[in-house]
Amino acid sequence: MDSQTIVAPMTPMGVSAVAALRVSGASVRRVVAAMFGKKAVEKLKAREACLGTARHPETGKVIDSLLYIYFEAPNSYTGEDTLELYPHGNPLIVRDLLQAIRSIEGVRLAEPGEFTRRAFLNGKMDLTQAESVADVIHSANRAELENAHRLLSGTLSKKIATLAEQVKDISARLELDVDFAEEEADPDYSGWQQKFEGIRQSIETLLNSFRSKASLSRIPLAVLYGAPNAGKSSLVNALLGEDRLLVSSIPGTTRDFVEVRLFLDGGEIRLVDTAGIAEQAADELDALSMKKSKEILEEADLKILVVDGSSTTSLEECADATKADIIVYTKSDLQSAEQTKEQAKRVEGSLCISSKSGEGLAELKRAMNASLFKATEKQEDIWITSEREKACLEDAIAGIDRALDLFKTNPAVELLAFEMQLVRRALQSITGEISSEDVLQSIFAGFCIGK
Ligand SMILES: Nc1nc2c(ncn2[C@@H]2O[C@H](COP(=O)(O)OP(=O)(O)OP(=O)(O)O)[C@@H](O)[C@H]2O)c(=O)[nH]1
Ligand SMILES: [Mg+2]
Repeated sequence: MDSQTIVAPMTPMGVSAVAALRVSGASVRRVVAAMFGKKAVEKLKAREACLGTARHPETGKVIDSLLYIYFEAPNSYTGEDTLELYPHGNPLIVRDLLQAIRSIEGVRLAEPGEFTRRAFLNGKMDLTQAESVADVIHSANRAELENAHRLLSGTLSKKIATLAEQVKDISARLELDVDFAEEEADPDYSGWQQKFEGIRQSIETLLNSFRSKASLSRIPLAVLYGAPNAGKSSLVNALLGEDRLLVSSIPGTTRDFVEVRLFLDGGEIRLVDTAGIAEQAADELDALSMKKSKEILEEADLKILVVDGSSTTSLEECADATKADIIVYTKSDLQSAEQTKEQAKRVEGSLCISSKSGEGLAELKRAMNASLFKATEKQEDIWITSEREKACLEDAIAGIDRALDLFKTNPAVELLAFEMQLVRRALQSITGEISSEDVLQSIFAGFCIGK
């Protein structure tokens, strides 16, 4: 393995209360000496936070007063000596610290995912766990995050290990048969086919669980639409809890669609406010606005029809009511909304809300959440998200299928044993028991710097 010590920021380059940097490798204690002085190294205790003044090793110039923690190999994320530094979150300080640490001999900037790569190479985690680290960071909703945590804890690793063990057992018995093939007249294959099919079934279940990384980090889109003046922009403001969008009693206030981000229980969503859709466009600009509203509505995962509950417009008269997943009657605080409330009771999936008093907002958020995020899966459910793992499972199934095919022709035992060896290798590649430089390169290149 590369013997150089690596350094990288763990937090994005921006202003924050505190930033974090990580250093890993054999030169970590030298880094402490160079940045904080020889005495600091003498006092250094693993996993104990120290307050110190970091100085540039060459110029002696103060960089920052900060906390740092030393982790002694092998008890660290990477399995190597590691140092974490927590300076003030000023990008200038982070740059100076990085530059100073890199100037120490034997230290260089880490490549993307290099800390996790070292953790894998030092046996701290297997490949399925290493890949799930990226999922933990990028999961855009709670269900995906919980799955990523299950993968990180080794749930998939255990399943794969059990399967690989079963295949190994079969291989061992087949190989035994190969050894005795000359003595026995005809090997007895009854029951074997069933075993092969059982394993195939388990692998197929895992394979079918695949969900792409794109769905992992996808942020769902909810669109509010309806007649001008219905109260769409007011509703966005009320959901956000701040006066973000322009609201007025003049119909046609919103011209372009406006996107905001909203956190629901299940995760973050994109919420879009659109220009009101009237029966007839007043002018060319109005027509363009309405066209844009309709276009974004087509992309929506959740279509929320907003109806002015204080007017006597009946639901049947509302534009595109059939498209709606949720119908919201607004302005329930007004006396004139009483009649609509009665009507709403009869319409499935409809809610009465008031952006002024807040009535019905919590209920609306719950309905949006239920519709956009699936209920959390059972604790033991997992799904795979890695194309690489998927390809390995496909290789394993192809091997089993070839073996199953062989049964039809009363095969030589050697051929069956050979196929099962390939199946086992495909399974072992998933956890990284067998891996190549190319595979590692493609996995970790997709990580962020500092992870
Ligand atoms: N009393 C009351 N008035 C509301 C409520 N929601 C909106 N309004 C009023 O209704 C008018 C229209 O509100 P907007 O939020 O601008 O309506 P819109 O649907 O975005 O309108 P366009 O952008 O023109 O399509 C404003 O005068 C709001 O103050 C509510 O819950 N209660
Ligand atoms: Mg508006």
